[in-house]
Amino acid sequence: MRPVPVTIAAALLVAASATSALGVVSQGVFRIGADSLWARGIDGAGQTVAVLDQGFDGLDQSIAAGELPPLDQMTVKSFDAANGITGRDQLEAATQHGVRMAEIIRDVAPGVHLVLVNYHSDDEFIAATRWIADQGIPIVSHSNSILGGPFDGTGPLARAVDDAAARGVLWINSSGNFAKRHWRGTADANGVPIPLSPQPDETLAFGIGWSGAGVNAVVSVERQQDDGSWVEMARSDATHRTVPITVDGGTWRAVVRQLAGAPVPLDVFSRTVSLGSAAVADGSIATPGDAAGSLTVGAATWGDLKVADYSSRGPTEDGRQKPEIVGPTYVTSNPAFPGTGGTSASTPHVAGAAALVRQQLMATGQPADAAALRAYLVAHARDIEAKGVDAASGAGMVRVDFAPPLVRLGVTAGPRPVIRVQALDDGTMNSVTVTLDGRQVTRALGPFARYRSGLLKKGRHRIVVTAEDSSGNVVTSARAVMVR
Ligand SMILES: [Ca+2]
Ligand SMILES: [Ca+2]
Repeated sequence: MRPVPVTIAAALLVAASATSALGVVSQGVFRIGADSLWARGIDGAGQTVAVLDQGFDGLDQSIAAGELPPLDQMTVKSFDAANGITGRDQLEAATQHGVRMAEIIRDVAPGVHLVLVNYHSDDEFIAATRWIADQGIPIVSHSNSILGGPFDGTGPLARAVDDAAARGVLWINSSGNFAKRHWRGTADANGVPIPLSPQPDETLAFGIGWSGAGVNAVVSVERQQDDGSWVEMARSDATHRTVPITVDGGTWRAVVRQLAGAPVPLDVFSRTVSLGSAAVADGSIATPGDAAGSLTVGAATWGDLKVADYSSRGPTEDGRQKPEIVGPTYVTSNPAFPGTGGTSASTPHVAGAAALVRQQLMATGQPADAAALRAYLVAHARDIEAKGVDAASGAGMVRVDFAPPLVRLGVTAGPRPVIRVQALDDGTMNSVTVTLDGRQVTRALGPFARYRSGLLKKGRHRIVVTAEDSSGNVVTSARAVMVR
């Protein structure tokens, strides 16, 4: 069993205590400091966020469980002509994905008005983006990637996102989970094979893209025959995607071929299976997360703040930095679905944070347009892994609490002092550490620490208390004590 990160116990304690009216609250809420804004009366009230997804199956169950508000307190709009708001995912399966995303936004910003919007085809996606902009909805959370290129911000979906952004929408998009399911390289008409190791009944689906005019390239899915030869089972079409193929055993590979134009780097994405040792993490941002108008979100696990190994890495096909930011993932927002993961889960945390920030900025008369919100979120992100802005985490973990805790320190007199610490914070406390004469004597999760010293020598001794809240704001407080 993996060791439990030290912060889990503290945050879960708070999560459990804060669940009465809201159902179960994502651990990410406390990690980004959303509860510090709740304490100041900012919960997203008066704000509207659209959750754009392919499907909202299971919506009634979520509402019945208290994880989403009653239907008459939300807006529902479907652009999926065949399946309605229930929808279908890319592989034509029923999906509750949108419900999980909406639940996370509601956890972060419980006062928000949620607009649930779904689509299936590319054209429906574009229609949905226009409708969202027409409605004047200021914030969109879209946790999905389309695998037909280009991935340089010029594809039709990326342009639709840019249009919405130009009309004042803060478009928040997942970067994708493709760090291990992306390949980049050059290929000629003879083709470059990528070995695959699918399980029986697994589905194979690929997309390809490139940047540059006059180029044509395809990705094929091939199955090996008994005589060792390969047969093409699917080939990317005008959408630059292959139709999904269900594996029935046997040996499979993908083959990349450039058929026309000067040689250019080609980006290939796999919807389902890992590309193993052929995978290239760099440039694994799919579309429309590649759009300049998108605030693109990678994933870091909320407990240890490490960028997930699958989280898509920048840059874009044309060399722009993405993602801009990461959000917490592997969270539980609905106890029936523990451990919701991927950049999917991280994205609605950022959308919820944007709603809180927008309410706060509006309340204090500051600019709260999409550009201002975007700049605010990026500027206040918490650098993680001490890398500055990088291709995995962007500016770092989204955060809305920047205020360090206040420390109350009490020390009794005498040669065996008792040290008592209480840390005060609007948000959730992570830990309190006490050192005595340079040696750590206690470290406690949460806001309280107590330490009874052994017999101290006569003279001057130094106590240093370090307190850290869940968003990583740290305060250090020192006190000298004299033993006579
Ligand atoms: Ca919840
Ligand atoms: Ca704080």
